[in-house]
Amino acid sequence: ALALAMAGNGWTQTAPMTPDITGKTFVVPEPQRDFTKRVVMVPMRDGVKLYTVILLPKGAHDAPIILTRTPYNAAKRAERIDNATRMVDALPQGDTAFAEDGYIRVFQDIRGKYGSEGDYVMTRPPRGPLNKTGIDNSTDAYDTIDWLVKNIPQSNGRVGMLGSSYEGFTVVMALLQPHPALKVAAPESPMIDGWIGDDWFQNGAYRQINLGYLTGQTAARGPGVGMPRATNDDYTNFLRAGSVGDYARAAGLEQLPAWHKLLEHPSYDSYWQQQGLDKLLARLPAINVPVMWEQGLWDQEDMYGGNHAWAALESKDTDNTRNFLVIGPWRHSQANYDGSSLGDLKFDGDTAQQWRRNVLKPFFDQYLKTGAPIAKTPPVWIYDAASNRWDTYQHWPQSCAQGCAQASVPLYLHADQTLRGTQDNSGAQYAEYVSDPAKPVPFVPRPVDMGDRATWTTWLVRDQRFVDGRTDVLSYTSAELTAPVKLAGVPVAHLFASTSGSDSDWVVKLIDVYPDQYPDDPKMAGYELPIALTIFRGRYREGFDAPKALASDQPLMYSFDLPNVNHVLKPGHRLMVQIQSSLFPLYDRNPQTYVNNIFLAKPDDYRKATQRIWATPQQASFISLPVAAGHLP
Ligand code: PG9
Repeated sequence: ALALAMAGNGWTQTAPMTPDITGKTFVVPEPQRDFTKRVVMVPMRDGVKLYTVILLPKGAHDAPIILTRTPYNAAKRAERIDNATRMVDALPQGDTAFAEDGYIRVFQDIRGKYGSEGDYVMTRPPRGPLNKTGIDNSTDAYDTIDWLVKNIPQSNGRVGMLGSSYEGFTVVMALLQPHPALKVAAPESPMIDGWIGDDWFQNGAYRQINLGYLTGQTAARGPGVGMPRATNDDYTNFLRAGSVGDYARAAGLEQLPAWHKLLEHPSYDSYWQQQGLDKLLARLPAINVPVMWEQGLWDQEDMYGGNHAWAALESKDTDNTRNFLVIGPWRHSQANYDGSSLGDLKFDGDTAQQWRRNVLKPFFDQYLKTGAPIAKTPPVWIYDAASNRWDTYQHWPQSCAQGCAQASVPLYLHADQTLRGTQDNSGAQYAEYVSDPAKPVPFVPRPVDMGDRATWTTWLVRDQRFVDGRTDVLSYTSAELTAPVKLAGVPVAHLFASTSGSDSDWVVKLIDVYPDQYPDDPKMAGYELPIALTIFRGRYREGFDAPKALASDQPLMYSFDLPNVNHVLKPGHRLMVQIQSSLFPLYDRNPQTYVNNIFLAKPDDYRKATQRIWATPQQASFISLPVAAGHLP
């Protein structure tokens, strides 16, 4: 016997020499949970089974389902803390409002990742010319929803989908051919077009820091591997390597098909065009499922997707009831976390929670819960981080070149680096700088640690004084504003620019310069806050699918959009436009000599170039500003 009965009090005593390993299986007692968890391998039409975690509130009946399909480990997505006893603690922070209100929550590994069977293909292209397998993330979502509504008796047969970034991509894929039980969707910062502006490229410039994502995501079915770092400064690490191809080879990426697909498609060829989801959405005859697109104003990963997908559907939403746009003051995916601040910016409360509780939740309830009221969903809801308030609009943009409530206004780049509402007639011709690929402009102060989340998630709101004054950065400044000016729309850069090389990148930043004194928040005094920023690879001047060498020393016209802006420029502030030719090591260096594939540029191809931004009456460079109210100085 293991124990001896103790005389009198009913306790037992364990003999000192009792073996401590019994040989019997140890059973962890089930905690008292307010939910049950089912893990199921859900079969798809081709027999592949997908790992699916279902969290059911105890006592659920007639309950709606929210589904997220993920490449990021479904088991972990449904286990925020170990051994949670409350469903609200098991689920991600972004799910709280749903968890508190009886929703059934489902996470599923997409095929080929973590617990799911099948092959993994990075953001698997939709069925069509690139994918003849008959299977994509539309069919997998369809088959999953079909299974869920037939096999969860506690459900009311209605499903909503939400998720951010890659998980947002899987939501959009489900919308291309939705199951009838899919009643509502919220793609959050979705990856829509990986070449034009989401994740892999930005107007043709390659986001080389994403190489680590490839190893993390595709070196194994489970967690992959990180990048070795030779020094603590990724600026140095990338610069020493040479081209992106050299860096990738040294890091072992040639073993990964996902890298080869990038290497083989540096331009916007049919490979990219045929998987641009906004183009596929635009071809839908109607909006089948009410959808709320969410986007951050300072989304460092997917700045293009949400708002362009919304725009692709907007003409089909004639009565403003099925296509909604929300843009918060957020970094990538911040919508699902605390939204009280971003970098040095502080907002009026937790803006992310305000969205989730007051807008998203009632919208989902309306379509998913039996008897829920009609939500008063704003057609367009965008935060203004200068006024610190949400603006509700019927239409977006509020100001543009043609067809908006207000017409956009040109702001000219003068040769003396001033910004003015009128053209330069001083007789001076241009402002110039020398761009040296051996000394590219850093995108954050060095040392650059790409693994540091705080650096990465806030870089788009960083004070730009750290480059203002470099000889390879032009900083054009306006007079001080004497009255507020509201910007609400998409600024468009119209540059007449020349390079002494035969290829070139152009970085344009629109900056709100705070007053010299700012007693309300002294660290913001003189702050140069980027409110819209982008990079354009010059070879694509005549078309993203038609790279061409640039004629050296010729002023050539470059026109390209910056991201959305909804911002009041306040009295005492000034506007600034910075122009430079690199943002390193975030984007790969343009060698400034035209080569077929920049991924494979050779050391000799990287050459200094003299860059000029022209300001003559015939070649007047300007930014077209979406002024919705007020007058520029
Ligand atoms: N931005 C990430 C990503 C999406 C799609 C492809 C590759 C990366 C993400 O946050 O999921």
